[in-house]
Amino acid sequence: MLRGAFIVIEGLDRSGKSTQAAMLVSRLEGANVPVKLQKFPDRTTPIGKMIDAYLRSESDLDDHTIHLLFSANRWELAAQLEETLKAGITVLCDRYAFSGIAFSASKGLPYEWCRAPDRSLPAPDLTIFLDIAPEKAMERGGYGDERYEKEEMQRKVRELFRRMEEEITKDTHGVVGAWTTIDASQDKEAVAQDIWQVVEPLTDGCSNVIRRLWQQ
Ligand code: NYM
Ligand code: MG
Repeated sequence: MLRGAFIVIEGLDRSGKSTQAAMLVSRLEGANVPVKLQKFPDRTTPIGKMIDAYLRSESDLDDHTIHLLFSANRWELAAQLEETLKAGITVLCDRYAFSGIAFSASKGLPYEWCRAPDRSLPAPDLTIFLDIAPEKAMERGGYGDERYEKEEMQRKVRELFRRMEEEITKDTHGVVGAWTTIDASQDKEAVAQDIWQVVEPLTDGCSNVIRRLWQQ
């Protein structure tokens, strides 16, 4: 039996990820493709609750510590994610390790240090980067009150996503699947259409083994 496809949606805050993830889930379900939506951070686990408190500024944590918690939150769900894929179900993640690196490195932590804890997590077959300028994203009702939701930081985060795109496209760091950048400043139907174009070829399932992030 073919396994499900592993698809990740990434982007800045207010880039429309959650809206597009919900639209894609409906579209896949409409096409009779079984799909599970997984959001990172998953704020429901004990680790996720620590992350949630940090993001809402109810707790303070050292930058390294919160980085490792975000990664641990992916690791605690990794086995379940793989099982879901093997059961033939497509997994759609709203954020993944790329957010982990981009947001922490934008605070000044070394890029390579940020990448290390996520090494050998299941690698997505496709990462969709919803690209939008921070000032455009801000026009969408403005950023919220959570940590990181500031224009200056989002600008740095965007640069880091672009660096990852380049490395992944050039395959500098081992097999991590395909990366596609979509113009997220378009209206949401147009964005959804662009997403569907890259997702539809994966809806027949995947035959390849599940690869690992940043590992040959
Ligand atoms: N974020 C998310 C990180 O800093 N590291 C991570 O590993 C992940 C998955 O959390 N501003 C940041 C990005 C967001 C914030 O995510 C909360 P969301 O999707 O806005 O709930
Ligand atoms: Mg957010």
